[in-house]
Amino acid sequence: MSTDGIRMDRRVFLKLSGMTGLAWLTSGFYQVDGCGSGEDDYASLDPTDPANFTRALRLPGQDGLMGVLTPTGALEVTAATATVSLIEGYDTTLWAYQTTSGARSYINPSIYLRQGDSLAVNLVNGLNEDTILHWHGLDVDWRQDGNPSYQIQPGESYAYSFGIRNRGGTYWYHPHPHMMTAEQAYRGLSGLMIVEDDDDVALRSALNLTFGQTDIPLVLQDKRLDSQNQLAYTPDSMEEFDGYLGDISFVNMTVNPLLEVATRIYRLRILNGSNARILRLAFTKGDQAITFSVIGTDGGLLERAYQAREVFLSPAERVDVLLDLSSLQPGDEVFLRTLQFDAMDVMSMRMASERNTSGSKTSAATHLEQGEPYYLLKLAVTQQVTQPAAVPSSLSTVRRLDTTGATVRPITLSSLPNSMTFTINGQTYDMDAFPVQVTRGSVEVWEVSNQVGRNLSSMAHPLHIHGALFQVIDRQGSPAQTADQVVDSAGRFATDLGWKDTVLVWPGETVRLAMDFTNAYPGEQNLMLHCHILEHEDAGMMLNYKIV
Ligand SMILES: [Cu+2]
Repeated sequence: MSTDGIRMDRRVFLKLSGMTGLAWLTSGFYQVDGCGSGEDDYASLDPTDPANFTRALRLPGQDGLMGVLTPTGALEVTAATATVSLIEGYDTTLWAYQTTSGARSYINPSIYLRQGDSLAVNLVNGLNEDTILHWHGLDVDWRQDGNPSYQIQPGESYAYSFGIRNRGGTYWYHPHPHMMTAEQAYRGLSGLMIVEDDDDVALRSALNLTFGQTDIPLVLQDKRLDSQNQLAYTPDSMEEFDGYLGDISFVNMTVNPLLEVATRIYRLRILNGSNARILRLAFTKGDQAITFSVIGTDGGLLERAYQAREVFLSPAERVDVLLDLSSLQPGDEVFLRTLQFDAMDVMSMRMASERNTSGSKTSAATHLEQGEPYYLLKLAVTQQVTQPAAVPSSLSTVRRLDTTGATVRPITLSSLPNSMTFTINGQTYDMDAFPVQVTRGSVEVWEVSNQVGRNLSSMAHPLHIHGALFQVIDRQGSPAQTADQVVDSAGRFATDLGWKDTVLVWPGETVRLAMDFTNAYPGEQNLMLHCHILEHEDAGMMLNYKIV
């Protein structure tokens, strides 16, 4: 498929054209520094250099950015600009969700709830453009789901009120306005929602976990900072097609962070909050991979822990892991990193030297392409403790969907021929069209295939489905680079073994999903399925569907 004259595999191309970038570097053509100071040197922020991991990881505290908020009543949440310090000596403007509760103020609060609780939020639009908020992964009435047909104008508000029906798990909220989701999320609008159920309480008790200390959310994002350390969102036409990638790695909005840890088990709830970057996550000590346990996915805990050495995590997906550091010694260092992989994107190419680096500290030569390896988080062992606790053999119950006799519905991810437009079932988003209708209470098999072929562009797409959690039945045609992650004869990965709301489908791959259209809300439910590469979503790689 890479022999088609005008197209070739991007990674191969970049390797071939590497000299171009080098020549640019040595010729002195480099990102122009607007203020002429040396402080915004990219080298000190480059996540491929482990020596740069020195900033204390932001942990969700009692208030402020990511502060843990257990609502005691209705919240008034304003989407507006906020100023935070991301790089020493600079203020950076975010677009963020802001609220107060009691005497405390929060920016993008980590909303912490029990299964069965209720949540009431009045969203106020303090931006200069339309917005609406989507509760990603939550089982809510479609009018509460952040549908773009309900987006609000500047100064307007939208009242949400719903019960928490989901299993315990790591969910999140982010904008979902028509064609403006990517920029709003990139500029900072997103937050976590932690739901706890009895199984979580049992695990917390068994492992003596404390949220924010030994049970830690890790929100992974890549962004660009300009010479004034402001977030720039300046995609060129190519990036509107294949996604906007950053050169600077953030975890919990901390650049190149360091976390001091003890010799014990940690629960890490990892969210890929990037616009477009897929991660191949591994923990390493030196060059050795450290085995970890996958215990949860988008929709909560698995039935048991699965040992893994790496997992792919695409935008919007969550993976919940246990990392056992009890055999390490003070002084040891472990890195969470993303390993190299083949992005498998086949499309019309441009010269590497034409890489858009506007709003970035980097040049085309140091731009981090999709699939390039870099470090994410340094774990420095500083404390020796004794932890007799062991991981419980049973974590939860995952009710298996029965697909006997179920309707099989093909869902094809593809592109328009010879075009820079990605499609679902050959279509792009039409707010008034409902090309898919399903019956309330039914189970369907959605056969999601990512097409490759002559005259077609192809990429890996994370498909997100609103209003219905699903289970992966099997994978066929998966690329060789995923082979080490397969755990069963159905070709599934450990991250496929629980409830999901987003699934990565590689070029040439077919992933069959058992869709659960149990829906307790009155009237027709107008929902969406879309690619969670946010630039793809905004460009129309989205369809409405209806539960009737
Ligand atoms: Cu996509």
